[in-house]
Amino acid sequence: MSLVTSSIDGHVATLRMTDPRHLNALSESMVQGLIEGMTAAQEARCRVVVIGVEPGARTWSAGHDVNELPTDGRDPLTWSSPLERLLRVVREVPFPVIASVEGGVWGGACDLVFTCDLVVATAAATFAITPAKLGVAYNAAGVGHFLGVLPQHVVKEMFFTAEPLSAERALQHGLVNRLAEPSDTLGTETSLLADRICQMAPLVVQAVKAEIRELTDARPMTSDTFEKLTSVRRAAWRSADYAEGLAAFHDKRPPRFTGN
Ligand code: YXS
Repeated sequence: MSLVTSSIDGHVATLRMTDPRHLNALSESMVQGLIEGMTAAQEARCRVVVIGVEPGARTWSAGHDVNELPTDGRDPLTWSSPLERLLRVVREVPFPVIASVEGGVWGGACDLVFTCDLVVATAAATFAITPAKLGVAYNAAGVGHFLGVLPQHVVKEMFFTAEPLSAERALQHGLVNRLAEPSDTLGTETSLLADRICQMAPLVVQAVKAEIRELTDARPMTSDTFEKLTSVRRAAWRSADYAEGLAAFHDKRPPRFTGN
């Protein structure tokens, strides 16, 4: 059974993550459901896709499913990781993808929200980038996504403290496009934005999405730089701290990092 419910209304497809027991963690099956929903929307020639959750959810998504993170010395965030595949689909589908957010957004789920083209959020929504709390060596592509949306010091604060960013600050810095206040207007605010886009010339909207993607993607990196960053990441994902971060999460206790 899919962890995502899909519905299409006119030119708008809505994908709802429906795995509250796991706080909508981006497990392989959740990711598969989202990718299938976007593929179906493309086949139905939709003009906008909305990714949301059941109304009233406390957690939009708890991020990558921690139980699916490798513990055998492999890189936890490779090109073929389910989350990375999903992010590429969101970036490559021709139509705009709107993240309709209520509750907490954690870890890799922030990468999903940041990768979406537009964000509508309730005032109580929060965004926390938590790899440093878990000992996970985040990948350069993901860091690039965050730098494409937020100022460098805000990205550093989020990575270095793992503390949630409020929807208000997210709005100030342009991560959030529209704030739904009160929270029960989230669906309405999201629909207003989606319907407005659907009234525009779809081929122009699609061309501009592609142009912005290609223009902002242009972050040249020499192979030396790539190797250097990989070695820095490898030291982190092979460290005792990575094992400690995962153990602390499962033991529900604060991690004790030693820098080894
Ligand atoms: O103990 P049980 O079996 O009831 O399970 C608990 C949690 O273990 C589970 N759970 C998760 N399972 C897998 N992957 C997750 N990401 C995850 N998050 C939570 O859900 C059950 C209820 O969690 P609990 O008791 O903590 O609920 P809560 O209401 O007290 O707290 C909700 C959260 C979301 C604040 C809390 O669960 C939390 O902080 N979760 C971890 C959020 C996080 O750091 N996510 C990043 C995952 S790693 C990732 O996305 C990337 C690899 S990276 O690290 O690079 O960003």
